[in-house]
Amino acid sequence: MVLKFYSGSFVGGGGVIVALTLAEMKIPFEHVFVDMEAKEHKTPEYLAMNPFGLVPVIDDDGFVVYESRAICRYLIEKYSNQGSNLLPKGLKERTLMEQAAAVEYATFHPALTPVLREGVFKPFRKLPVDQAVLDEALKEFSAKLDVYEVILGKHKFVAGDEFTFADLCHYAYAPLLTMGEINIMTSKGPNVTRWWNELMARPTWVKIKAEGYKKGLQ
Ligand SMILES: N[C@@H](CCC(=O)N[C@@H](CS)C(=O)NCC(=O)O)C(=O)O
Repeated sequence: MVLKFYSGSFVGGGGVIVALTLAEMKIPFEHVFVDMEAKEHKTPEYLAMNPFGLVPVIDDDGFVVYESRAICRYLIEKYSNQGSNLLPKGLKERTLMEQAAAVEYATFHPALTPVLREGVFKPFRKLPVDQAVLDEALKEFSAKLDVYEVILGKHKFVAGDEFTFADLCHYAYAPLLTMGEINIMTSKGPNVTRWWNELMARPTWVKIKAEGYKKGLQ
């Protein structure tokens, strides 16, 4: 049975990194559209797959997994003999990848969330933006990017000179910044700008951004 990938149609959040992993690893799948407007993700059938009632979820021949990063890791390991090498095999390389992935989850993402909340989602919903809150959030996020500038001055990607799962995790929410006309990813410093432009030009991302989560084979 072909792998089922459950998500909404909006290209953003955990669904994006699962879609990117499917594309990078050249894994055939079926996209099952979850109608969030109709609260399909809160039905008993869906809650049986993810008790938190969130997307994305995968069903790999009866093996059901939620939490996007866990899904990606499962897929990368299962299909390690094909597609991109996203989880380095050497102990030291793997540990540096884990370090960078932990930084994304524990530092980058928590600093980015308040910026998105105030500077992207509020204007998107036509709610008033509190400029002081946004400025503070941008200051915090900017400080994290200053550290990224140093890290990315030492190597091409966040965990070394190869694109890895740690880089891939950054696609979940940071591309949404431009929806709020926040161009911080390409105005902080030359190294962050170079890295971000490279991520934004990656063919799998360009295709998903243009076409969404298409049903069928990649
Ligand atoms: N940590 C989870 C986050 C999942 C999540 O927050 N999903 C959002 C979409 S990006 C969702 O399902 N929202 C619907 C809701 O909150 O009702 C993951 O990475 O899979």
